Amino acid sequence: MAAKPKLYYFDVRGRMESVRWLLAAAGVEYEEVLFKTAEEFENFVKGGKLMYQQVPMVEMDGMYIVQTRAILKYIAAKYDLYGKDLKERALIDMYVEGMRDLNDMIMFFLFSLPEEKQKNFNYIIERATERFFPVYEKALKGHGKNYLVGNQLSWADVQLLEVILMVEELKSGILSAFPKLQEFKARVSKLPNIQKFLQPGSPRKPPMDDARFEVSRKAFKIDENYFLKHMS
Ligand code: P9H
Repeated sequence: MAAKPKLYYFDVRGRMESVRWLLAAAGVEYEEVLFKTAEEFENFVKGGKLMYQQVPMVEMDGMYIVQTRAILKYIAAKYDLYGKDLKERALIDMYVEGMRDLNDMIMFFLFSLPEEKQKNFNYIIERATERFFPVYEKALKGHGKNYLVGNQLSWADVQLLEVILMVEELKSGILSAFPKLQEFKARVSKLPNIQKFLQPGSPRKPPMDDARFEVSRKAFKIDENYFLKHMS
């Protein structure tokens, strides 16, 4: 029996949350090492298991996998969530990279300067409703199937549900103009593995709160106007 994957990060969503979602969707149980302080993290770095002295890192199959995309691709391919051929894989990549752009905006929104919070909020909502959600609404409407690619669950569907729920935390009712996305959300949320992950007590992390924010900001040496530096 292979050892359970072990996820190394902080007790926040950050870049690790998509990994938690994907493993959960694959029905894979995992352990987590959650650093509580910057010092704890820095001590772990000294152990030399982090190729770039950064997290997320997932210890699985005898590897210390770092770089979020590399982790997600490995898991998607290993658990048959990455399409049946190169063309489906390319389409999944196109979808998940767009979702990552939106996800990053939401992730870094927390680090906005107070006087820019409203402007950054408006930017995220505009991008979600004008650039990203229309792509996925059109994809689902276009082929009339239940999933984004190949009519079976893939990494793209898992990532889409994650980002829909994150945007709704910012602005509820945002799916009102997207009926196919509403149906998609209802259907995918009921898949057994995902329904279990959405229950309280699962490894899913809550939205960032001030205490966790302070730990992250110190540990990751994030200055305040982080948002602008990173938004495409
Ligand atoms: N390319 C943390 C909380 C919320 C949002 C983002 C960071 C990047 C990948 C310590 N790791 C701010 O960017 C921190 C990466 C990985 C890599 C880290 C250091 C991030 C965050 C923590 N920082 O895709 O995996 O940026 O380890 O010394 O760099 S995650």
